[in-house]
Amino acid sequence: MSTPVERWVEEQERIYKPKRVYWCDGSEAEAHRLMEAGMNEEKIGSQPVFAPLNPTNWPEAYLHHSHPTDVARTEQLTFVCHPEKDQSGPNNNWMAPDKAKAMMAKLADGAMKGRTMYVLPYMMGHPDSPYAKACLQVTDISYVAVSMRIMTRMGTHVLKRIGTSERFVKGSHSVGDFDPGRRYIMHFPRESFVWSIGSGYGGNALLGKKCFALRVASYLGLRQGWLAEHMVVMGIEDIKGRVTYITAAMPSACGKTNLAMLQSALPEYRVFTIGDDIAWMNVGPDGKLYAINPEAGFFGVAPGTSMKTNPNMIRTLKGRNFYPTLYTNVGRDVDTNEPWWEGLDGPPPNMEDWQGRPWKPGSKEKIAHPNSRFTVSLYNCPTLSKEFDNPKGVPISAILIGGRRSHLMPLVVEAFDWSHGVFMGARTGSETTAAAAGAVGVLRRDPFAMLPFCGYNMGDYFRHWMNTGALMRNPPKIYAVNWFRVDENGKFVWPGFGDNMRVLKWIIDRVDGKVGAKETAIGLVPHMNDFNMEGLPIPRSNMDKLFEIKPPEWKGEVKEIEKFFDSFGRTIPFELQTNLEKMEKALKI
Ligand code: SAT
Ligand code: MN
Repeated sequence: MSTPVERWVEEQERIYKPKRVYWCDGSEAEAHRLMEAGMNEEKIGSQPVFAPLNPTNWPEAYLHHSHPTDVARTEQLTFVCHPEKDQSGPNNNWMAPDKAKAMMAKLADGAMKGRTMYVLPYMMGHPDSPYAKACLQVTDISYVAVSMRIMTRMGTHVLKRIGTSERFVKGSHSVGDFDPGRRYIMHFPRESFVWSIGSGYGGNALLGKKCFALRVASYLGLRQGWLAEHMVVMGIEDIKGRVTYITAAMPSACGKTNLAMLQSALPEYRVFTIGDDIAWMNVGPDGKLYAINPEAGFFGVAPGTSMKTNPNMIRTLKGRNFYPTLYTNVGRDVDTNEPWWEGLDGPPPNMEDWQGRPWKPGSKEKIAHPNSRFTVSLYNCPTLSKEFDNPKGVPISAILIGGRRSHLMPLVVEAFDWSHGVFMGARTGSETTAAAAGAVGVLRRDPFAMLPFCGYNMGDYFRHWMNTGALMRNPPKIYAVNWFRVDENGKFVWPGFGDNMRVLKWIIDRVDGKVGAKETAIGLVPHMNDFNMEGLPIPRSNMDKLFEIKPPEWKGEVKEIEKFFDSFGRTIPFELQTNLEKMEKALKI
């Protein structure tokens, strides 16, 4: 008798008709074989899937060029298929599940002819964690198979854990012919099933990441009473060895990875990394909120990463603990065969761009794609927390919610209470980045940085957040942060990076009840005397600018928030409306 896992894989084989089926065991020896296949057998267009990079300066490093049309998440081709449109909400594209499956079946029919179908058994979360989930993905490209080995806990042990159960998470993936017109990422949250065709790019193809660990898992969380969030998880250790754990939500490409492994500008604090993208949060038996990072790797934005901005990431990339490290759509220094991206160091002489074309010095074209990425194991990270593998997770004292706002939003604001914190999360707006296809720098609402990742109606999501607060004895404090405010000349006022520790310090002091705060119409802000500015090269007057709240500017914002909330119709919790009205009154606008 075959098991449900075997039957599902047989079904995938019947659909895709690959030349052969290969079950991955997740071992390092196997990773070497997959890399060989990617260098010598598989191709994207005329280029091999992988090319080796200089192993002396960049250990275990390989370059991957994606298909040129396949460089970011494609939100317009991403669907969440609940039985009713209203269940997916205005925040998702929707198609009826039967219709979506019929369409995908046509695209999938024979799509792996002449190719290998890799079967990837993987865990999201530590296998011993009660919060972990066992998953299976099929794919037809070595890049995805190897990336999943880095990003998840992959191995035969997962098959043992699933055993004869029907309850495993299913991901069906084929790059198809990379035709953007035949590219769809379909989610069926009620079946814990994702079907993705036509893209090999990160969030579209590594189905354990955004597709499962956020879209599908957020729906599981709604049903089961927990939260799947687009958040960093980190520990901050003070000079006495006391560690405060926090999570932080920020949209893609807004500095989550830098925050997760921040090198503190204040010598009395050290940061320990648990995750840079996804947090699963459960109320523990003691009534506290616990977070785990379900992933095991970083899929980080390369441009702007340097010894200056994120030394711990450079050290991670140069680490040797885990094979291999992948570089996707970065440039290449032809003389030294090293990866290169804007912001790494000075302009090198002889470069190939992200598509492998010679780059002419002086050209205005980017060398690395703005959304070029590295894929590297967390076990390479010098600041990895010793709690990373703790199956229970870490107890969370504060939740930060950030956005990229060049105006209006202060550096940090504390919520009056949980309900006000949920309101702050729900009204969050952010200027768009290169992580998703489409215009960059346009303001859009991105509540909890989850707009592209919530696997159900966000009105219900806000209600779920409200309810979760009531399950806790001592819920974490909630903060809105914004590192991105600019002055009259368009220059960032706040230095960011290691200096963000100053904001974290204030938050820790607040959590510990050591300092007071100033009440404003939009929340609690620091008394400047409590805010560590030692050695900060910005004048006090600029600091004041960072915390300035100009009621007239908020007029438009309030209107927009109102419109946004209205778009969810009857599902919006009344507490959000009450908080908005209170704020409007306090601003006297
Ligand atoms: O491509 S991913 O969705 O994994 C990365 C991101 O956009 O945050
Ligand atoms: Mn992300």
